[in-house]
Amino acid sequence: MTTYEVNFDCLAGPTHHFGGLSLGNLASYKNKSRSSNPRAAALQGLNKMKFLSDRGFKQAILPPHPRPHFLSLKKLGFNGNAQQICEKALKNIPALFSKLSSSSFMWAANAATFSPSIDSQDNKAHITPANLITMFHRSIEADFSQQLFQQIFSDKNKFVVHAPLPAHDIFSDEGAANHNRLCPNHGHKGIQIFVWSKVADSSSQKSKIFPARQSQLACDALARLHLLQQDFVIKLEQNPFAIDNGAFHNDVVAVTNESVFLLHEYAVLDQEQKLKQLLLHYETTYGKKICIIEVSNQELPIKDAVSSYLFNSQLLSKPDGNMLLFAPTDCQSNVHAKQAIKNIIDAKNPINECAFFDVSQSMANGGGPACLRLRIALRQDEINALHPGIIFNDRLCAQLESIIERYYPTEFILEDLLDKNFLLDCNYALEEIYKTLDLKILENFLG
Ligand code: SUG
Repeated sequence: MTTYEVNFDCLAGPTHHFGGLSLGNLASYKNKSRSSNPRAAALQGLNKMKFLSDRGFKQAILPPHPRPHFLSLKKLGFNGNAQQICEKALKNIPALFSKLSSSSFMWAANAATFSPSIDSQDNKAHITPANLITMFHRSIEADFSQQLFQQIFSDKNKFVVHAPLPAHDIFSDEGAANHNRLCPNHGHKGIQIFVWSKVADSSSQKSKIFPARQSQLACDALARLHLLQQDFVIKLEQNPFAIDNGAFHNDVVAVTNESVFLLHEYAVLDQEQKLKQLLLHYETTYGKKICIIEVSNQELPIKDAVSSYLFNSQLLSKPDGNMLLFAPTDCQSNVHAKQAIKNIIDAKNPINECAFFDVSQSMANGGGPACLRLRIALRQDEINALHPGIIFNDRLCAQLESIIERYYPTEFILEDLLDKNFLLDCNYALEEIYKTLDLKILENFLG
């Protein structure tokens, strides 16, 4: 039976803003307090899904999480109705209130780590929501993601939805942003690559300026939970120099698709040696070669790799066996990135096309096209077993577009949350989106 890669993208929420919340994420810091456009953020995400779906790629959609995160606000001692809670929180804990109102759940690559059933020894697909504990504003996503995945992957004969790893520094996990898979094609058992940046807690990190977000202990636990065969698991250490230059996740400097591994020279530690081992491992496993495309620092200096997000492009297999590089428009305005893409297309490898796409509202917070999607490789019978409401199609797209246009603001500042009508609009938007996707929204998360 054919296996397809289904890209799950998440819609931005009505409180999308630039909080400067992520230390080590250069765009997030640079754009702190810049005025945001939640409507444009959601529409850019939706248009991206439509573009890829129109091109024949399989697409699914995840709904926004409710924000502000009233559950946390209540746990922190704020009570009353939604408006009163927001008033007290904005007055007493403005910085925390920004974190609890962030739309950071939109970067679906961080929502979970996914293993296709073919990789797992119980022949089920496994999904573990990421605990995201390094950044407080992201740590509040994990429980809600788990509940969403339980609704979407509810068929227990086919899917296993795990709980997030224990919420401690030693198990810090950022999901698929530090996870890659290599295989001759999506339906083949894959070699999973886990990229870690500290052995356990933060005292073991090598980066000197910025935090390392993925622990080796977390990677080990994920491989165990997903029942992966040991000789199909490879662990690589992220280059701390790249982290200190703004590659807070490995997907800022590397991407794989089937048998192609596109990466920057500084993506992993001891890269020359590790790539040699990987080549050999792949060839011994499959009797075929992988195609490694390593872009040198001379060709694309690390600072340009980070500002252009070339490696955060999506790499997608086309029916003719070639691949599409789906890159952010920022690569067009960076001379080095533009030239590096031309060189990739001109060279002998499966990537023969590049399409540029505007996801500027996401990019301004450090999220490129690949951050916005979670790759889920499924056989057709597994696709049929998914919650059907989340499968992307033109009708769904038009319905969501009209909800976004009705309720999402074109500008947002935290003070807007003091307005009763704005809070009502946020609730209506979410209620209608969930209804459209036929998903349950858990009442206790709403204000
Ligand atoms: O975790 N930005 C996100 C960006 C995540 C990108 N995802 C991947 N690389 N897969 C982060 O740093 C910034 C929010 C703010 O500053 O308002 C933020 O959370």
